[in-house]
Amino acid sequence: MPRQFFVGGNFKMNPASLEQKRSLVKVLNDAEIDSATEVVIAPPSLYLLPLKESLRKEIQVAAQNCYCKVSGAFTGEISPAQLADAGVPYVILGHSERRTLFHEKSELVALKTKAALEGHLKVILCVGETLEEREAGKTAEVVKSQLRAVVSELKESDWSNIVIAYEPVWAIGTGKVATSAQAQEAHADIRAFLKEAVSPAVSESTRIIYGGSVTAANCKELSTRPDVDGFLVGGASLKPEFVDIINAKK
Ligand code: G2H
Repeated sequence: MPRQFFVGGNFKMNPASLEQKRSLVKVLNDAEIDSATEVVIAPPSLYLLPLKESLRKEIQVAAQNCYCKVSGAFTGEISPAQLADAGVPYVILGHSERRTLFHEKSELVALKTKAALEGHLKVILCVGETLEEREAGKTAEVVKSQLRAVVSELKESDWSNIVIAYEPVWAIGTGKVATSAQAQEAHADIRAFLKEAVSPAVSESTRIIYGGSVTAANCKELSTRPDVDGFLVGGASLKPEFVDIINAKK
């Protein structure tokens, strides 16, 4: 079965006001969007519910993070159970900003992924190498080790609820997008890893999306690559051009 194209908008801690978010929602609600593409937007958690209410039903929402426990004394955290109870279907985990700025190790990302799946969320799982690691020829090794931590926590059936986002750290928010050949190579390596570490069926069916300075201008070329199953978009998801990225395959 062909993999459904997937486009996520990661608003990060933007924009500043609910009003600005409403105008982004209006652009999305009024746009002609490719019905064959799965579309998810991830606003800051405070805005998940109002945006979910005002978005057209084909567009889903995602949290940008969650913790690995169901409830308890974890000030500032939000649990998978709470997100699921609020009707939020997706969560982004392992984003490089969480790994770098908030010191999340792959083991914690793996525990969060397991907890999110057990809490009936779907996970957009981010992996990717730094520039230093790429220049040292360690891209595949780094990405595999980030994935291996997750593989060891999951059952084969869990993978139907995971979308992997390959996000090279050097391309995130820098305007320096990976070439489509670089993205294809990394995605093919991830698919080969899934085949060996999980199963051929999971390798074939798991969506692997690219993130890092995706724009309306570069998305079409990236989308022609066989292992690029969509995008996770940061900066450009806050602009009307996000619609063109959603429609990259149209
Ligand atoms: C990568 C991406 C979204 P941007 O973090 O996850 O952000 O498109 O701004 O590089």
